[in-house]
Amino acid sequence: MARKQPRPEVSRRKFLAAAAVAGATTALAPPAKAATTDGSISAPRRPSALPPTMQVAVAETATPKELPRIGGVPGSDFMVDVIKTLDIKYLPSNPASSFRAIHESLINYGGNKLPEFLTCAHEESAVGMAHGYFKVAGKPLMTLCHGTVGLQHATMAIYNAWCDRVPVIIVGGNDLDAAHRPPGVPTIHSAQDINALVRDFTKWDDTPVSLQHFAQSFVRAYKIAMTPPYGPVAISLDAGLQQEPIRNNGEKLYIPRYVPTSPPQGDSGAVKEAARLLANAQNPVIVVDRAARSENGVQLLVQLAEALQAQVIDQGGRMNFPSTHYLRRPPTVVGNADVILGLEVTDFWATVNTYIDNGEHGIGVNTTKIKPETKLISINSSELLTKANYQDFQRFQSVDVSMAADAESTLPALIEAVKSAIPDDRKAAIEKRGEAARKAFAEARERTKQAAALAWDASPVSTARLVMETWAQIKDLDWSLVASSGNVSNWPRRLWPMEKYYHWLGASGGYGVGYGAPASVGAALANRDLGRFSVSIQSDGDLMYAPGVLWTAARHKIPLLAVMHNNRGYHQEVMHVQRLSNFRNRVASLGGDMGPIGTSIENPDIEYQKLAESMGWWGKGPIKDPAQLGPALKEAVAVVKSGQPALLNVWTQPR
Ligand SMILES: Cc1ncc(C[n+]2csc(CCOP(=O)(O)OP(=O)(O)O)c2C)c(N)n1
Ligand SMILES: [Mg+2]
Repeated sequence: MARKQPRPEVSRRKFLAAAAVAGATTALAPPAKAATTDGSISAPRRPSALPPTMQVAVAETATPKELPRIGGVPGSDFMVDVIKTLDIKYLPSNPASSFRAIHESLINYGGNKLPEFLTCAHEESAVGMAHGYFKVAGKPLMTLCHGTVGLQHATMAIYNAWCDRVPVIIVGGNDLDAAHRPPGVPTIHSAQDINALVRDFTKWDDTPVSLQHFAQSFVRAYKIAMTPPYGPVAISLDAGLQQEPIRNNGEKLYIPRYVPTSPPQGDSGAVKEAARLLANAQNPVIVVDRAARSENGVQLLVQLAEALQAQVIDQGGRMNFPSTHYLRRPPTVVGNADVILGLEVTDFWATVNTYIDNGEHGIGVNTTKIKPETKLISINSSELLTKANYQDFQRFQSVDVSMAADAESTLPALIEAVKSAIPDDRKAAIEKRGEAARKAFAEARERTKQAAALAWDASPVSTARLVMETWAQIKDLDWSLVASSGNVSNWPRRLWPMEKYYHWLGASGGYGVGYGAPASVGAALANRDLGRFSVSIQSDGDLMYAPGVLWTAARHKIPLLAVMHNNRGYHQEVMHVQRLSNFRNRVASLGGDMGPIGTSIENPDIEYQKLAESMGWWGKGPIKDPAQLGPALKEAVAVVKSGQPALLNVWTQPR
């Protein structure tokens, strides 16, 4: 085959070399006449506050006027072709020069569609949005960030995504070539290996050095991120590779086809053994954390629980099991279990043990919560994902049957195995278990309602009232609780009828505070496209980490109702310092605030409704009188239904 005529091309290395030399020279030269490296005199340099960009350098030093417009097709156009094959809908990002070439390709060549660029005010917000989005849409987003400083900002959100088993594709711009990259800030913003920063809490990372390498890496990154256990991945994107034209060197670039990997299923022998234990148990208990990855996962869990009439403890990493189902039970029921099945449980040790932090000598006390003969079974894909440094794998817990497998995709086989393992003479006893569970469920629900009624008329508003007044206004809509930051005593999961997968998305995973606001906006974006109504319970501390995401929501027309759980403090830390003060027989120093010094967010009180309004939201508050809450919520719901995000600043009780 005849080789194609090479395209007219400019070597970026030469191009940059010229610019860099010119830039360096102008920085040193006297203002009137600037000398170039060959000693000739060029035209006077105009003042510039910035280190010269390539174009500025050209203009200032009269290096050949002809310094070319790029010839041929930019490398980053090909990158956009690759990205487009993966159907990534949005790209929340804070702009930066290290990825300006692909940025330009995305909006001009790619038409700003698939992905659409969403402007973010902080890299942490961009990753947090992608995190929330995935949990609704089941599809990952990508973000671009400045590979050093931008990635530094993004890291906590990446850690949250890692701990929460959520895929996010992080692409960091970086200029690798020390001999040719622009001096000054772009060099300060370059590193040998930007991915090192996040390597301990990403599933995979790469630094492609050619366009073909990029195509492979990007498709591979997507595939790895989307294979359970899901997780974030990082790609370092060289500025030169983005900016240079395609040089095909006789080899045609191609885009590898993405074919999803099927999730890991439990070994058939282990599934059989688990089924045998469960089918013969007197009192089997199922504990679920991130067990359901989809609506199908919820249905499968219901099938398994009903087949066994087993009680289910939903630890809430996702909406795993309907809150209205009679088999749903509180964590305490592990005490009577003879077999416990844990499905994607983050912390099996703490599921079956108790830890109290203020033991006699200032050290923690461990006690078991289960009977010594209780058999433990675990299906957990996280066993395939451990790394050494960060400790999200929790304490070591011995279990009797341990499967390094994805729970949702192992459930069909387990359900079948359980059904065939139940001996005929156990069927009546299993039915009876169901009757007892119905009774216990009804009684527990009554107790919960009574507890919610306590301090119903208190001002500031009780957390139960906050949550139930919100419920009253959204219950007839196709609603989704996208986040609940801070802690409102778990009232939504205790009292709202949560039956669909999207009714509850779980928490941050890594408990890095500052997740709630951006994840809500990202999840609301996914819900917007599906025609659903998004509501978040938004705490004050969480919002103040990076409130700029409010602007992103308004700018990109993402409707969201944020009901504030504004307890004017970092209440979790109020309790910690108070507890330690008590433990040491000291009175906590308040310094004129409500909580121990360093834990209050008051004096001055933040006017969150004004903060939101200033960024294009509808805002109201602060509401302190519970009687005003219902009408205000009604107004806010109408605003959100019209397409605008709305924030209600409600002063609440701490918990
Ligand atoms: C990034 C980060 N910084 C600090 C903490 C420690 N921390 C845990 S809970 C909490 C309080 C958060 O305040 P808020 O969101 O208002 O919730 P509240 O406890 O008041 O309900 C803090 C600071 C953390 N988990 N993550
Ligand atoms: Mg708070």
